[in-house]
Amino acid sequence: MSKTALISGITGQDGAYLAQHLLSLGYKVHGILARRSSPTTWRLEYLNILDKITLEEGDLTDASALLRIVLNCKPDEVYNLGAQSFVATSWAQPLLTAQATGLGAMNILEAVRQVRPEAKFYQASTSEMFGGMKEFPVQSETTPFHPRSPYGVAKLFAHWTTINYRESFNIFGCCGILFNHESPLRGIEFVTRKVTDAVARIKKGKQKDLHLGNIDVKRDWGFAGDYVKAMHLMLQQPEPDTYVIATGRTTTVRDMCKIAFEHVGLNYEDYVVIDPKFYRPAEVELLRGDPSKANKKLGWKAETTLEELICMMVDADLKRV
Ligand code: NDP
Ligand code: GDR
Repeated sequence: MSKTALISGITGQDGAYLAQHLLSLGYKVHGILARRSSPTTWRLEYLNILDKITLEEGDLTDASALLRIVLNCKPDEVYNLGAQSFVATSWAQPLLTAQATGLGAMNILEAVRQVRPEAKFYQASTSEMFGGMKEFPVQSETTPFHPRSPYGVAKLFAHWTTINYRESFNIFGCCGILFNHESPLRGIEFVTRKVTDAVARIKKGKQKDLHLGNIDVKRDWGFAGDYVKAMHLMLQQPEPDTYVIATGRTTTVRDMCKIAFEHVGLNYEDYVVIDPKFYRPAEVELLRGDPSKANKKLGWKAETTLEELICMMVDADLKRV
């Protein structure tokens, strides 16, 4: 009998790759589709899987819709990837972020608890929860949290809610503390995709320069296609747990730009303009994850280097432009 998975955020970067991975493992895949005024299924079309999944209309802020969906599709595994996930937007829309990213997780956990308590649950936690922990140059499952944005605060609420439902109601709730992961399907507002899209446009004579904020911050970047495999592996373990998923290598935005521009034979210094408009009210300066626990217990390892990832993204954007 094939298993059934329910994914919130299925139209996002990770939702699309996770759906593709689960389909390849023989799962029946259902996804929650939020109502928007224009279609949002382009990533599912890009991966050629739109007709292989079942979309259920609902929203993480509507607990009644979530109850109906969980009751109808009777999932064996629920992946909560839906969120207002852009950190910069969380200062402009803090309440929406708290509702969707924070309370949304509790809404879907409540639906699971009330009508499908045997389902295994995955919460998309984030390295943004570590935020300002400068005294910990490498962050692991035991590093204290200090979120630096309304997004980080909302994610911390969702993270602890998942652990609390594990401890209070015996829900099989796992948290993946994922560090930044990117792909050709990354939203255009995130820095890697903003850079690779600009590189392609500049190369083809369609853009003159690239305006960025703080390029001295450091991030631990991996490939989304590798990271969704870890989400699935967490739910196949005998016990629910929390895992850091990262590459273990940290790189500045500046050096990431260098890789992207050099791939098409250009020098980033000739095009990048520092624009304070993109500075954040509070910055997370350094992220570097320690994936040892996931390496050991899940047998998971990042397979794609930053150079491979950025070149893959530039090549995809060159085709699109
Ligand atoms: P995206 O921003 O690409 O996707 C977010 C998804 O959530 C979209 O499908 C979006 O729908 C959906 N969504 C937003 N608000 C609601 C709502 N109110 N109700 C239902 N669905 C909603 O994010 P990623 O795929 O990059 O990330 C997946 C998850 O992992 C997110 O929770 C993110 O915060 C978290 N995360 C991501 C990391 C990364 O580096 N990518 C690292 C760590 C954690 P729509 O398309 O309609 O807008
Ligand atoms: P992040 O990703 O905030 O880490 O959150 P993002 O790519 O937006 O920023 C990374 C770093 O780059 C700096 N930066 C810029 N960022 C953007 N977007 N645009 C710019 O012009 C720019 N210039 C410099 C930022 O200040 C920041 O330090 C991502 C999201 O996917 C979250 O949902 C997820 O939880 C975390 O990764 C882990």
